[in-house]
Amino acid sequence: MRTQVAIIGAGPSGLLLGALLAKAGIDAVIVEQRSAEYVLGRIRAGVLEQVTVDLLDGVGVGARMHREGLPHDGFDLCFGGARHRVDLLGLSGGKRVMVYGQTEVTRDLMDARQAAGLATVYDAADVSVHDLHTASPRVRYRTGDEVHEIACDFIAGCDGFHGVCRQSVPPGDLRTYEKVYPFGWLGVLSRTPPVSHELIYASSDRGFALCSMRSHTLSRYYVQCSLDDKVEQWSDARFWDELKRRLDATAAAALVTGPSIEKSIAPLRSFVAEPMRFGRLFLAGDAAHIVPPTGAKGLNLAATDVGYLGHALIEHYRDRSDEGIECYSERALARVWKAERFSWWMTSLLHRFPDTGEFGAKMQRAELEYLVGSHAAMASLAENYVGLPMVA
Ligand code: FAS
Ligand code: PHB
Repeated sequence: MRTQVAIIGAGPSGLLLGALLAKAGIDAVIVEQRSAEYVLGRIRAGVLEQVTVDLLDGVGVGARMHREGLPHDGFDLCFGGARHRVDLLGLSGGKRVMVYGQTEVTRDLMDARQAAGLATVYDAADVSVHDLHTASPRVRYRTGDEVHEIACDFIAGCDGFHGVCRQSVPPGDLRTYEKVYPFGWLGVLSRTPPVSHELIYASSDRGFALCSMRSHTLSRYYVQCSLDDKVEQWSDARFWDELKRRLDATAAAALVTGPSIEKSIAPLRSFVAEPMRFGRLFLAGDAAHIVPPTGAKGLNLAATDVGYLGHALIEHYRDRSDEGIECYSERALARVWKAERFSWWMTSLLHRFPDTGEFGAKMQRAELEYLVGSHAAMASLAENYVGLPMVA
């Protein structure tokens, strides 16, 4: 098989890149190791920046998002038994975020790709990439007993943190930066009305909690938990009780509990691999970087990487210019590191670390009190949360 761009991974990064290239008439094949059902079964992000909404609109998959998604103008910070609203719309000069689950974004992109009859190989085993520094890189994979090879011009590594692409780069050609947090997030999905019409980020002596949602009847909640915890140790009753303890009295009283329909523990880490390009291989999304989900940046960073990469590849084929390709890594990383900083800052501010101690707790509280009392500080929080502009 031959194509112009071979995309490894059918998560949001790979699917969005495929849609951008298809719109420009560039041929691409997506090779995914799992089934479509498995990919859709992963419950992950919930908040989209305007930049991400615009990219999805740009490839024509925004209709259901605008019908079913929830535009949000703000969120609450909860600490010391009180809630403080962060007025995103007012503080960011009119920007908001869209609450719409990653699962739905992935479904919309998958449906559009299938409707257009574009090639996606699911259940591909033993995927490998070759000849990255030649003009004819290749991808190999196996389905059943048959080995396949794809000849292409470029390979997009959209295969996530555990994917094969970054791991195919000689260690000496890669610089990685990592911080693993000493706690995880226990997440629950429940068919219950959200406790509030906006998100609540809570910081308490017992740890962090987050009240989010997927719709007016589907809620998504998280509590900070120990990395030693197992999902089996958290009954629904224990989860709801712990969540209430970390919220203000009004929210705790208003919380509608119910059976969990999904329950999982996600570790938190900050990670960046530099550079994001190796010859004809480009890394995008979680394949290149990971942020703790506190700042709701993971999915949005993946989208903006793909925005940069898609336009660079289109420029190569349409304008015979490699300016975008040459500066892809530098451009993407400039945005990645700002989002890494914001996600690290929000995580450090709102979570209890084993070594936080009494003085550390006082520092966190003083920073929260300063934050909610300062227009400048709240404006900084707001402009980062809604997403910094994509520089050309
Ligand atoms: P993905 O990991 O989504 O997709 C990569 C795809 O590549 C997968 O389908 C995988 O099966 C495939 N793949 C892997 N190896 C392969 C191989 N060798 N060959 C072929 N295919 C291969 N972000 C937020 O903003 N908020 C959150 O609350 C949040 N929660 C998260 C919870 C968890 C458990 C995880 C892991 C991430 C979470 N994220 C969250 C971040 C998440 O949303 C990512 O940023 C987003 O999935 C990135 O999309 P992709 O880059 O497409 O990577
Ligand atoms: C979610 O709804 O899953 C979500 C929302 C905001 C975050 C993280 C996760 O910061």
